[in-house]
Amino acid sequence: MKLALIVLAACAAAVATPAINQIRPVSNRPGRFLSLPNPQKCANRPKQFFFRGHNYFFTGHVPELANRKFDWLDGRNICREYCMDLVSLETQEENNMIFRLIQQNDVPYIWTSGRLCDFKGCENRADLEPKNIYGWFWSANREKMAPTNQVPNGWGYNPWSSTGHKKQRQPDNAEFDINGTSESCLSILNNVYNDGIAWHDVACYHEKPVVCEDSEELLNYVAATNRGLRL
Ligand SMILES: [Ca+2]
Repeated sequence: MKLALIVLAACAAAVATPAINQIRPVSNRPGRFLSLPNPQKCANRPKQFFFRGHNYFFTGHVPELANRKFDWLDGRNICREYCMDLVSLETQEENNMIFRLIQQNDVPYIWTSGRLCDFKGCENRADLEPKNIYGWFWSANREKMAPTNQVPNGWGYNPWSSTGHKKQRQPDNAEFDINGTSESCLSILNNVYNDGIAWHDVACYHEKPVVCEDSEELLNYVAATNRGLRL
């Protein structure tokens, strides 16, 4: 009986779901942590392209990961096992490289390491207010992002989309109005709102392929604890 109800609920959700779920997701699973790197996986990590000292790969181009999608935290953890993390886009050159990857391979969307600082430890930080403008950072290296309503220093455009579900500039936290879930993670969407390839705040439980980028922190840690391992 219980199972039947769950199946019914799942079907209803599938039918009623365009881009954003009407039903509040249950996947803010408690007790989930960041994964530790696996030295063998780090040594054999996929190196599909290289930019300014870092290797990268797209899960869609790795045979054993190609048909999988991940919520944001699982995406980080897939990367972290390889001494990598979700991609961080601190410069226009790096952002253009990832936009090109998405365009040339017709990728519908990916996760980045971008995260809104709206969790424990982010309180009482006047420098992060208002959060929708000043509260975003790259979780892979904890670097702050430029204010979301400005063209970042050294860039020729604002990577955040000028539209979305509410036909407003991103970040718009649109899903919060629908089911109470905050859009706390940064996804690159490929023309989902007829807006080209651009940054969007999206609820972290959505499942997407990811781009992983070398994590100096994890590579250094594994190098220091596994002498002689070639990374
Ligand atoms: Ca949004």
